Amino acid sequence: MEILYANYLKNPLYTYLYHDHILPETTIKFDSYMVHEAELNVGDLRLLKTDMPLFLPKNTHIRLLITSSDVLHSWAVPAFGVKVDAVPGRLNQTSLYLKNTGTFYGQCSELCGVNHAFMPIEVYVVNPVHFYNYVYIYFKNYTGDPASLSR
Ligand SMILES: [Cu+2]
Repeated sequence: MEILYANYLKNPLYTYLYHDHILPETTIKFDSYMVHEAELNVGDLRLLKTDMPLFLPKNTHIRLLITSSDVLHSWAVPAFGVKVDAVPGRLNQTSLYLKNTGTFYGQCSELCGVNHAFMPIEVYVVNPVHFYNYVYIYFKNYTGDPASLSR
C-alpha cells in the first residue's frame, strides 16, 4: 500500500493506493479529505474525520510506502507507533502489524504549510476475514457512511 500526497496547496489531502490486487486486476486509488466542521455528524471528531478512511486488516503484515508530491509531510498515527516522513522524490517504507480492530486517527506531523492542521488520517482496522468484503463493498457499491459497517 502506498500513501501519496497531491495538490496540497489547493486542497490538503492524502491519496491512498492499494497496489496489491485487493480486487482481481484492480489497483484502488482514492483521496481522503478532512470533513469540514459544518458537515460533521454527532459523534464525529472535529479536524480528524475524513470523507474516505483507509481500511487495513488486522493480524496482517502490511507494508507502507510513503512519498509526497509537494512539500515535506509526515504520516503519523500515534496508536500504531508510526510516524514516517513524506519527502518529495523519495519513497519511505515502514511496516505495520495491527492487533486490534477499531477506528484510529492521526495527523500530519510536519509543519507543511497553512493547511497543515487540516489533513487528518482516519484508519479503520477490520478483521482480515472481512477485509476484502469491506473494500469490495466500499469501493464498488457502497455510498453511505463506512462507520455503519459492522466490524
Ligand atoms: Cu502535511
